[in-house]
Amino acid sequence: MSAIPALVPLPRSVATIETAPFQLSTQTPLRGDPDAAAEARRILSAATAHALDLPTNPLPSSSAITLARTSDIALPGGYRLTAADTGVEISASDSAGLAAGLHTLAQLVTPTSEGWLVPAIRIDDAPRFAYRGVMLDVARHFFAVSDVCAVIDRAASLKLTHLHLHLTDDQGWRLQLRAHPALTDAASGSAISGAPGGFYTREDYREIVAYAATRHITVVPEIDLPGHTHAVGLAYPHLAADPVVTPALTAEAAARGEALPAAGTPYTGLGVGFSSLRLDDEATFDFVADVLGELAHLTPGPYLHVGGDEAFGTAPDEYDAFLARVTQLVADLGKVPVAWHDAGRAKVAPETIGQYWGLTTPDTEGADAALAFVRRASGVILSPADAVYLDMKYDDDTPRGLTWANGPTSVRRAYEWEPSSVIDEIADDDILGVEAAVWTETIDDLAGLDAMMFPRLAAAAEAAWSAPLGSTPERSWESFRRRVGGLGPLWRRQGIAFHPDGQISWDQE
Ligand code: TNX
Repeated sequence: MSAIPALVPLPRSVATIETAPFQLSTQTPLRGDPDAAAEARRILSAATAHALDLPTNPLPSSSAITLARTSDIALPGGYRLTAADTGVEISASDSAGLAAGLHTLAQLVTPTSEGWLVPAIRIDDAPRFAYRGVMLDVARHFFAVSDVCAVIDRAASLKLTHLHLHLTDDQGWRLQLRAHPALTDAASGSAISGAPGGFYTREDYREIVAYAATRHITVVPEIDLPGHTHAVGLAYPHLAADPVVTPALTAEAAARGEALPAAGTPYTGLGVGFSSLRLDDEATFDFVADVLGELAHLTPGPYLHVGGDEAFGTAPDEYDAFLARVTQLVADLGKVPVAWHDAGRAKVAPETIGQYWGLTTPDTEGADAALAFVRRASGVILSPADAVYLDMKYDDDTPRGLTWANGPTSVRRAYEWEPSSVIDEIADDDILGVEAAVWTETIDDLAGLDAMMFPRLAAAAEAAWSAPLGSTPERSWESFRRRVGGLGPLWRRQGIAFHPDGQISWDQE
């Protein structure tokens, strides 16, 4: 197995075949599923940095790439890939499986003096977890639709299935709503440190959702409630409680030279936990029902995320009652509510998914809160902050990033954690999946996103897709380190400005 090619996430099984490699050329015919053939052109063009207008040829021919829908690959999202000198065949039972096979093929294609070669190989593969996500915070800094689509392409290349968009926070409201245009009129123009801000129109949002769907990715929108809502007060002062300015917040703001949050003024600092909606007023519930109703209508995917984190400015009993009510509201809208694990303490609607964002070694409060979701018969998404919060620095010298999650997060630390070992009593059956999070207090462009996501997003993707850490010799840091280093040339061709981490020896083309 030591000759396993540079594949991430690690497939279930890889075996070499004793033939010459397959040769990809501009003449390679595509056969089989027409939608997958179109995807093959796009994915292989991006992987080779050549516009490959591969011809469609329904006739059996040697050296074709065949994309077959079959029922003998039972696992959703799974695929089988065989490559030999006579051709490449990818089979799957669904379109996501065919795409996953194509992304594997993209990683296998290698430029040589004899052209683009694919090693002779047989791969049988399927995901461990169905939910494999990345969260993008577009509230602290705003990202244009084109940047979001670039993130979607990057996520798809690692076989991720969900893009969680953190659409609102203290610094800005990023989604235009028909029922409440004041939100974007009054509260979208600001961002961290005076950056420009911005918002998505309903059309922009639909465009993102549709683009994601073409990459087999479901958008999970988040409206963070009842905290992280300072921006709401810019549009609707009567719905916002006064900022709760603690001595800790004051000290942090002074250390960073930032202004303290003030009602009615855009907040551009990095502080968290000071804002809350007014929960003693029915008008707030009417507002939340409008917002979530419109968002549900705009969102074809099954999930609506209602936040629930760091609501230190909210009285605990009001928080509990609010989370119970708002998750039930989402359920009544026909969507599955998702909330940060903090909400586990409240009587949330039973189908609510909890998103765990504590450390890989949890404290009792975090573990109990996460477990509460499982006990209510739903599941959890794991986002342990000291492993998959990709806004953490890699090391002390990383220009961007924070360090609160137990110091910097090296690539090795992002890799070496096992989902079923994070919370006692929460094993695979209760884990919906894994989601990496990119908070953007310190990130303001695509190059910054790339540098913080790559290579650590690949580590998160492997935790979400591949067998448990340590269960095979290849599911190890040493193997990952070699495989991910082998992806350097592909990432360069794809235009991904990855962090050339010093723990990894990066292949040159
Ligand atoms: C914690 S995790 C937050 C965010 C910050 C992030 C920065 C969570 C649910 N809340 O508000 O942006 O840390 O790393």
